[in-house]
Amino acid sequence: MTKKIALITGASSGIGWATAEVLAQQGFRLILCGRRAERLETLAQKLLDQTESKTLVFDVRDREAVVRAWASLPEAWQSVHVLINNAGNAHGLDFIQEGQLEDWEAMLDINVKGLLYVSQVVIPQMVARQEGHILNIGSLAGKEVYPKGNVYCASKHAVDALTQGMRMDLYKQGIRVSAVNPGLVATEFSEVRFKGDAERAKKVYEGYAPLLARDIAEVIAFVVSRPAHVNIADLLVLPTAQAASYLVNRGE
Ligand code: NDP
Ligand code: 8X3
Repeated sequence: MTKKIALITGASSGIGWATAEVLAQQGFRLILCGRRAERLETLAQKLLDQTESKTLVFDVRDREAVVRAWASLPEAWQSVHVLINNAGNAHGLDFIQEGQLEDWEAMLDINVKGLLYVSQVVIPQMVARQEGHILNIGSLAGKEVYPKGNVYCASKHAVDALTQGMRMDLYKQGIRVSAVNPGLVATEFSEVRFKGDAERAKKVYEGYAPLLARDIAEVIAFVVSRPAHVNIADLLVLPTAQAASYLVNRGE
């Protein structure tokens, strides 16, 4: 049987990278996307003894680049069974009155519009085949709002709304739409949020056991490996030490 194909955005780091590793073990062929070409190549090489991969280097904010990247795939690779919309980040953690316009634009352009641009090129072939699975990476920040989370939370609430809307629009086409919403996961996420301040980023994950990218990757792999009639629509996955965004048991 031909191996199924999964396209993962944000495969160059964190949750996306770990998801590629687990899906390779499950026998998927992979389309690995991100802006950092070298990392994607390293990952593809690492997985070579398990599966075949293609790498696509583009910025999800650039709609024309998304279209070009998709068009560059050989036709056989455009039968994508599973789309993991994972690329995204927080930029800044500021009161609304102190927020930076470029941070707001980055979060809305990447987390929301980028997800739409990628979905728009991938969905038509799923509709044509009447089969497919879209899995959006939301967040606890898409289920609740926290102080200074303003625009990041808004972007992830938008992902939550898009997941529900996509499911309503696509279920009659035989396409599953799911969301996995993590709490705190120790990745490069906080380094990006704090603009390279590694010390500040490290503190986010100190004093308790955060989720690891692999924990989320295993959940994603479970969701996409259910039988065709089963759609796990929405999952919230937290570290045991976290009960809400600002309720983290650091033993203090
Ligand atoms: P990382 O920073 O480790 O990974 C982010 C990934 O997104 C990278 O591969 C990056 O690739 C890609 N990305 C970012 N901006 C762009 C862009 N403009 N164009 C293309 N790709 C882009 O963070 P995580 O793995 O933690 O984040 C993955 C997802 O999980 C995000 O949607 C995030 O919001 C979500 N999430 C994370 C949580 C956490 O605590 N870590 C909790 C809840 C949700 P590159 O830089 O190469 O382009
Ligand atoms: C990422 C987790 O708590 O920083 O979505 O918003 S948090």
